Amino acid sequence: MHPGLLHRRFVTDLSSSLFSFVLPLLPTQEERAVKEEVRSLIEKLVKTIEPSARLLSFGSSQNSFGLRNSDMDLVVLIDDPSANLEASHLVQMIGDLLQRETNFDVKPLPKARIPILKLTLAPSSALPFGIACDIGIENRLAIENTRLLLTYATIDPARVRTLVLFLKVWAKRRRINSPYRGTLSSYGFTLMVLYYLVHVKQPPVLPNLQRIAPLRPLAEHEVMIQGRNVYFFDDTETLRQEWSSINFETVGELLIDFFRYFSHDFQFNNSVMSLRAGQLTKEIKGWVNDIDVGGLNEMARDRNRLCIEDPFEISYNVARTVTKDGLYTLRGEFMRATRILTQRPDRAVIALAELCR
Ligand code: 3AT
Ligand code: MG
Repeated sequence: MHPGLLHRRFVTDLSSSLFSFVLPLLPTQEERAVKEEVRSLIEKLVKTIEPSARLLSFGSSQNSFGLRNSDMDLVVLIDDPSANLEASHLVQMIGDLLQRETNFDVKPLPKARIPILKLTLAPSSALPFGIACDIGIENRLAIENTRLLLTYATIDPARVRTLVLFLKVWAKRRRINSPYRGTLSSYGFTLMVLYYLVHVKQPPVLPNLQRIAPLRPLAEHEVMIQGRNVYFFDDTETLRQEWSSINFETVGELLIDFFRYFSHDFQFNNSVMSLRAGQLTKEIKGWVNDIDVGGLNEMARDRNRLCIEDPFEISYNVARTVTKDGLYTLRGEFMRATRILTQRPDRAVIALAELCR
């Protein structure tokens, strides 16, 4: 068969294989129900400390990029402004309460830069992987960035969700999804995919939700929460009616090109990925790295090897955990993936298995 034809067949095969690959990795209805019960139980207990408190889920259980047995991200929001509770104090109090009233293994970290409470539940027959849960306090930006990611997924679920979910599985299996060990968080990988679909692909697969200004007075385009503008166009009904991408690439094509782009084209040394504003330079952001030989110490330099601007907290580099070695590993993985998907166009299921080995 002609090599071009062979490649076309591989790419078509790849798209359907990607759907079948991620489908069995999605959380079951039962898992969702158990987690909701846990949230609701903890919320009831927290309300005994502060009646105006609410406990909200955020992260992958809410942004549609959740995988089976992923951890729970919860946040306590206090609606009564007169409550005046310190986050560290609250973490300690909730920790003590949960220790007394539940079977969770409780670890409060009140002194951390961002005070949180870590909960774990040992595996059981109903929950063969147990539960791991982080509870933060008043992190309202996380609720907003969760909604932003969900809205992006809603625009084109077949392509966006499949790509993100596959890349998360791939990153976990290849062990490059460990912010504590110098690589990138799931949130970081998700922002990379969205950046690619909004700003790299031409024509774009997704619109820039933070820049769409439909028929509304300009003043409405600023919604401030905790000192940040968290505006984005979140009217999914209007989006469904008015936005349709003229990019018709399949999810298989997009995946191959994603790996190719981050293997060969993205300028890691001086570029910043900004979902909000497109490609920026490290210089403009003031996020210098090893190119800068000023008086910065090694730690400060290592913080900006890979740069991904948070959509709302724009002074914050989501990829600051990525070290020099971590970036080297990541780039090596992008190249390995490109090689597997372009040089061995045999059966797509085999290529995917090899990719995630
Ligand atoms: P998993 O399914 O748990 O792997 P996730 O989407 O829940 O993926 P994370 O656990 O990395 O992603 O993060 C959970 C949420 O916490 C995502 C985002 O709302 C917030 N978050 C995480 N890291 C950052 C960060 N560096 N800056 C701002 N928000 C963050
Ligand atoms: Mg999570």
